[in-house]
Order: sequence, then structure tokens, then C-alpha cells
Amino acid sequence: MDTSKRFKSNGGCPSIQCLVNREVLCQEPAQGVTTAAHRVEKRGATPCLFGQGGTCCRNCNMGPCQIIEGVEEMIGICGATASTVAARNFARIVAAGTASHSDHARETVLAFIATAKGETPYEIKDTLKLRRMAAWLGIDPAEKDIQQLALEVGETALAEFGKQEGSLHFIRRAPQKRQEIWQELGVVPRGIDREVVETMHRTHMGVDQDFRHIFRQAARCALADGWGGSMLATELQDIMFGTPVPIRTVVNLGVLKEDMVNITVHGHEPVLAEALAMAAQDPEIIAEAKKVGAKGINLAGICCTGNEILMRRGIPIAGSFVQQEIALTTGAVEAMVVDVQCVMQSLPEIARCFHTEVITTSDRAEIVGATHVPFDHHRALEVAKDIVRRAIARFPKRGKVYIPKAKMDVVAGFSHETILYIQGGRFRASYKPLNDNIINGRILGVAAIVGCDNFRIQDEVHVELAKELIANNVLVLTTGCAATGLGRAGLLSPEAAELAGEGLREVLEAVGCPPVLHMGSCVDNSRILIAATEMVRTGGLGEDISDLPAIGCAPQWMSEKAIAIGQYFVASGASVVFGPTFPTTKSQEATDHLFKEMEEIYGARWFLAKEAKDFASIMIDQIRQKRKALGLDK
Ligand code: CUV
Ligand code: SF4
Repeated sequence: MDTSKRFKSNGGCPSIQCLVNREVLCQEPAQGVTTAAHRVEKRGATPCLFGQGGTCCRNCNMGPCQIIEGVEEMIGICGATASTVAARNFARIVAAGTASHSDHARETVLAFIATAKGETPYEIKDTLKLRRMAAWLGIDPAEKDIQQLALEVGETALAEFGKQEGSLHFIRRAPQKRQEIWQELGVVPRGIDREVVETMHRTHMGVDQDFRHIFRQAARCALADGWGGSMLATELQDIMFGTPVPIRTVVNLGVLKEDMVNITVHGHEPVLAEALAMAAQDPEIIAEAKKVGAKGINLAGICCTGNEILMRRGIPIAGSFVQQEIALTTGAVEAMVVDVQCVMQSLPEIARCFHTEVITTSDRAEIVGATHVPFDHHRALEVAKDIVRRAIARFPKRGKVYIPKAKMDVVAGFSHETILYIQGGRFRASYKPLNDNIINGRILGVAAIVGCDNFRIQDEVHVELAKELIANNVLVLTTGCAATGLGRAGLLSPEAAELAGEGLREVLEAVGCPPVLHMGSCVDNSRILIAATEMVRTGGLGEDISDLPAIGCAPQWMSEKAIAIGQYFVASGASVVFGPTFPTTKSQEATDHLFKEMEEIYGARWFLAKEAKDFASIMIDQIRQKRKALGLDK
């Protein structure tokens, strides 16, 4: 194929703002390659208009119908109004997001059960957490050996997916008052799969047609994600692979190595990445790499897989979501190994311009042009070694390479347990120091910056926003690709504490913490729910998550999962700010529900913002209002 035709651009490289990405795309190895950066440039920043704002419906074959709120004749052929359609579409986004996090969790649980039976190379590493989770799952941990207990925990966890009645076990971890609100509203999730299926059913043509009632199901479904699928994934992964503790490592494309076999692991499920990490350390494998002239195997993460192994093993992250294609255009990647979610279909096409092999591994995800090497946790090491060997075989075929220098030191690993621990050590661990510092005003409040990065947004919104927040003494928590971006900018290092306001800086310097705490992958947003609950339980900051001077945001959200996360945060009492666009804006009624009525019902709401400064002012203002309501400030 004539690659020059596929390549368009202004003088050879796209006009993207992120300097390191642009640097790589402007170098020789990347010439002739088209990436999302080029496609966005070509099409302009305005996406396709169909569906924008949430009032287009294609749920039946009398349509598609484009509905315009306020125009009487512009309702669906079936009579559906703009608010119904917007709510239906929104609920379906939530269902897709919940399904994704939860299907990942299912895979984790299955690997966990196999591990309990001794059928995988993994172990039950955190036995303390195993016991704690057993108790939450209604299992008496007393006098059971670890394998037996793990098996029971695994099987009970698996049953959470198919449960038809009652409520998910982890719901009971929420503050009492929150649980009562859920009970009263009838939004307590029964079984994870059931909530997803019911959401799909209720949004089918001609079923649930009261937008408020649909939004309520969207909340129940989202709660099945946050307190269900995502939380199960986080907790069982921690038990199996270790609960994260503070760890120093590096991020950005500069972590790729000229003299090593580079394997990037991309996607979401750590079961694959953990096995690859084991295989990469195998002396036999390393010897094979040396035979082809490489110094060894360099594993580097992309997206949330990257976050998983960064948090637990300190394995460097090569890039966030928007850097996946760019990592390949360095010409230095022998294999990109992917499983599920946030993997761009363009990867094999780009790999064709190089010696790179794209390897899909999940039974649920294949890509035309990629090699499929099915992963199976029973044969985890065997498959992982096979994959690493494929990468080694590619090394001698490397052509021109350009690896940028850019990399940044980060400290990650801030699980809820770690945050607890650094506040007083093993025996006095509690959230009291944090609460006290919020009460005495050294810390204004807590903000979470989570979610994706996105090619349609060129500015470093995350970085600007985080700087503004910490300068105002707001402690920042982060997960997902936002965390990687903040890491690239140096905000995940303790030295960045000097950018914090005086009060926050004092607190951070006493414990040697960065001003932005990396809590993990997207499923690890469940850690934030637990941290918030712990703050409530510790006392002095109200009785419910909605009383806390805390707020979340996803300024560059891209995936459906992000909306599920936003909805479970709001339904749990934590407001969120999303942007730069929102999926219901063409229906005033539906948007009013999410932006106003939810505040009355759940004590929290959605906000929409575009620029970093707007995010910051909404978030700081909300935190101030909560402080006032608590009587902390006048
Ligand atoms: Ni799950 S969901 S782009 S990898 S954070 Fe990254 Fe995180 Fe969004 Fe995807
Ligand atoms: Fe149109 Fe109603 Fe069919 Fe949707 S369900 S496509 S609004 S007729």
C-alpha cells in the first residue's frame, strides 16, 4: 500500500499540543503513519452531529428518529419524547460501562477461583484482605485455611453476578445513611448481570417511558458497577496480586528502551499483565532475548493495564489512552499485547508500517490484522512466555527507531489501605489525621480527577486543573489515564508538594506524599468510594458521603465506562463535573434531572464544564459550600 497517501498533515507532523506526542510523530520513523491525531485534525474538532446531545433514537426500525425538544411534531414515531430518549440513551451508556467493568471483574473472579484451587501461577498474596473481604461477603473467616477461604470468597463473589434478588454484599460497606437513601428509592442493586440486563430491557422500544424512572434504573445499574463489579475487581485483584503500597517508578514514552525487547501491555485485566511480568523475568527467556542482541525484556504499560502493574509492581507506563498509537510510531515496540477495552482498531494498521506485532489475547476481543494468542489463566505462564518469544523474534527486524527522552518519576500505589497506613502506621491507622486537617482548614477538601484522555481535547486540562486545585489546598486523588497525564507532568512526585497551598503543603511534607495520589485503574475508583466512606465513618465531616467537602471530575471523558463511574459517584453522594460535552444536553428535562433533581434525591449532582478554570471554580466552590454546611467555615 502507498503509505504516503495514508499520511496527511501540515508539513509532516500533526498540530497537536502535547509536546512529546508531537515530537514522536514528527520524527522519521513515524512518517507515513496516520493516527487519531491526524484524523481529528482532518475532520476538525466537531464530531458527527447525529446523536450529539442524546436525543436521537434508533431503538426500533420505525426510526431512527431525531427528536427536538420543544418542537411538538418532532417526537418519535412511537411518541417518545426527547427526555425519554435522552434518558434511555444515557441508561444504555451506563449499562455498557457497567458491563465492561463487571465483565472484567468476572474474569478476575474466575482467575481467583482457579488460583484458590492452585490451578494458576498466581497466589493468594494479601491474606489480611482476604479475611476482611470474606467478612463483607458474609463468610465467617474463622478457622479456615487460606485456600479454602479463598475458594469460598471466589464462589460467593461469582454468585454476585447472577443473583436475582436481595442486594449485592458490598452495598453494606456504604455509610448507613446512604444505604437508607438507596433502600427508600429502590435502587439497591440485586445482581450485577441483572441490573445490566434490566437496563437494556427497560430501554427497548416501548418499555420504560418515564425519564425519571429510567434514570433511577441507571443509578441502580451504576451502583452495581461501583459497589459491585468494579469493587470486586479491585479487591480480588489486590488479594491475588497484592494490595498496592507506595512505589517509585516512571511514566511516559521515554520508558521504552533502545537496547531491549519492548513489549507494551494494553487494556485492562491485570491477569494477563501479571503473567507477562513473570515471564519477562524468566532467566531462560532473558537468555533468548540476549541471543538476538537485546539486553533483556522491557515491559511497559498502556492505559489501565499500565496502571494495574504500575500500582503493584512499579512497572513503568509508556502511555495513556491517547499515546497508544504513538508508542508504536517510535518503531521500538516489538509487540503490543492487548486484552479488552480502550484498544484502538487502528493499531494493527500502524504496526504494519513497522516490525511490530499486535497480539490480542481475550476470547472477547479480536482485531483484524492482529495475531490472536488466546490467554487462559490456567496456562497463564505458558501463554505469556509464548507471547514474549514472539516479541523476541521480532527484535532483529527493527528498523529506524525514535524514542523520546521524556519520562517522569512518579510515586504511585495509594490504595485506601496505604492512605490509612500513612496516617499513623500499622496500629494507629485511621483517617482521623486527614479529617482533622480538613476540619482545621489546612486541607480545604478532596477532589478526584479521573477518567480518560481524549484526542478531541488538546489542552492539558488535567494538569492545569490539578495545579489550580492543589494551590487552593485541595488534596487530589486520581485514577485511570488522567493519572498517567498528571504523572507525565510531574504531579505524582513528592517534590510537587511545593506547588500546593501552604496548608496542604505542610501536611504533605510531614508525610512525604505527592499532592496528587494515584489510586489505580478505572475499576479502582471503587477505592475512592471506600476512602470516602472511611472519612464519613471517622467522624467530624457529617454522616454521609454527600456531606463531605469532596467532588470528582472527568474532564476528558471518552469511554462509556466513565459515565457509569460518574453516575455511581453521584448516586453515592459525590458530585462530579464532566466535560467538555455531555450526552443529554439536547433534552432540558433530562439534563435538569441529572443536574438539579439528583441533588434533591441523592445530595449530589452532575456538572458540565469545558475549560480547566471552569472545572476548578465549580469544584472549589462546591467544596466551600460543603464546608459551610458542616459549619467548618463561615
Ligand atoms: Ni479504564 S476508560 S481511556 S483505560 S481511563 Fe483510560 Fe482507563 Fe478511560 Fe480507558
Ligand atoms: Fe423512533 Fe420510537 Fe423507534 Fe426510537 S423507539 S426509533 S423514537 S419510533
